[in-house]
Amino acid sequence: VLTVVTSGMSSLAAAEDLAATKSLSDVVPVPASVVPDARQAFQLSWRTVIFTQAGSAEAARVGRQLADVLRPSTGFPLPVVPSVSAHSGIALLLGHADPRVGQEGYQLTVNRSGVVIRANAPAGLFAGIQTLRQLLPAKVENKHRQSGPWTVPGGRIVDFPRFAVRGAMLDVARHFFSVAEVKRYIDQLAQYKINQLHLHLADDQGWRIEIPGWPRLTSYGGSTEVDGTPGGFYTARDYSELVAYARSKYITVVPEIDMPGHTNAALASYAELNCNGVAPPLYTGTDVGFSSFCVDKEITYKFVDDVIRELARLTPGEYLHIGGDEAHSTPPADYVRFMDRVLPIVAKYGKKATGWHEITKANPSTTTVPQYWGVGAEDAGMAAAAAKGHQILLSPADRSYLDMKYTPDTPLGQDWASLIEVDRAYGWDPGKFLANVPESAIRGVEGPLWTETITDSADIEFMAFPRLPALAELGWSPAATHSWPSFRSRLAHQGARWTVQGVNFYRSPQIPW
Ligand code: TNX
Repeated sequence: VLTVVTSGMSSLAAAEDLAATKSLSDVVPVPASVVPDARQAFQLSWRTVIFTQAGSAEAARVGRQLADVLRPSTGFPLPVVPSVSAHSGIALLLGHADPRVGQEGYQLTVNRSGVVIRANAPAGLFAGIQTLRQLLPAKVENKHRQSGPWTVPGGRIVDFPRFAVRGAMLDVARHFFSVAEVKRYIDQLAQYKINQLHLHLADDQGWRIEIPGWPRLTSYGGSTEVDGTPGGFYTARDYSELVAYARSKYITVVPEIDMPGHTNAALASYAELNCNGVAPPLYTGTDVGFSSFCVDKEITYKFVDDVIRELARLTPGEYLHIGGDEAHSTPPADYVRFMDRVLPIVAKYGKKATGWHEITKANPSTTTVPQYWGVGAEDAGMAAAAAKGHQILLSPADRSYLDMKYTPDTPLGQDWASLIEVDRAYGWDPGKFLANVPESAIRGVEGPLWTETITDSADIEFMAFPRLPALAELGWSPAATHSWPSFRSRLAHQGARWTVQGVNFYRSPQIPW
């Protein structure tokens, strides 16, 4: 739907504007409900003010975040004013929103005099400003001043998420990523209404977070990474900085320490954690399944207690992830004994547990969220888990794994689960994916990015874009809006934004970029 702006413009300006103005539904993830009004449109100008809900420091902060995006490219002053006046502008208001929008949704109304975003909570205002960004021309993302016009198409959006969690996982263990690199990814995730960042903080190849009393975990266990290049780790301050940064974008960090397998870095750092008392060497290859904590040693549980206490202390989110996948070197009965001792430690420190789907082989309480990572809809016990009352997070490896190659020629990544082109990443319904698991038992979706072959931000972006926005749409938008032709064309327009932002995306031949 193209919008025609008539009032006070020369026909040339109107024609330019017609070309530049987007459709109100040209947004990823597509909003739940869009009613365009072709007679209306708002134009940003030198006089535009960003009004924010009086008395709300958080609404003001969201207003400043919007101004930070819009000022460099438009060159407009865009003052952020904590009150509402009759003047034209962009208003970010709390309360009296459509009841359907819940805590993360928003309504957005655009007419000649301005844009009003209304939400019940600041997270909804934040989601609304991400939509507003996408309703402006792609060049609005430029860090340098561009020429306008800056037109927002008219009409009304009511928008809210289908699932509670839209997540991304980054493996900082196989290759380490700096605080700056993770923040860059957080910025990208936030644009697509992702609300959870799962950090895979320890694996065979590296331990990436400081734990008081266990200094060799990081000084030695964090010293290297896959291929033997120098590793790294986050101090408690670094980690807290990431948590706060994510939180400012309404993204909750879920930290993972994988156990009892995937633990070579810890076992190499402390000989006493090994059943035979001998520390193995550091590992820089990419095999899985060869390491295990010593289930029969008390020191194992003292260690795990120290680790979980520190993660709980540093993490405001409700969940801690305790891994549990591919414990091929832990006998099944030992696995159950280990998890049944570790799960209560998570609860003791006031957190809920989440883990890879194997965790349901132990006896977790129903507040524990299994993360399904099977290939296709394989039987991993998820129907039984759902029947018991567990909520399940979906990360099917052949659909949502961001480390899978797109085609046989993709220079990065793996292919053990599937090749995943964009249509495959988009073409499934999380609410109907697992047999005998009703939509009500699905907590959401998460796109894991394992980093055996991924070394820097350019690599992260190449694998995540455009598949992560596809997953974000499956997690956010109503099933009835799913449409490959619509998604393809909306995604093509995101490509223009990524080009401006310097995001190194994969130019899939499936998309009319
Ligand atoms: C399997 S998926 C793993 C990871 C690897 C990944 C590579 C899962 C829970 N475990 O340890 O990095 O495959 O694709």
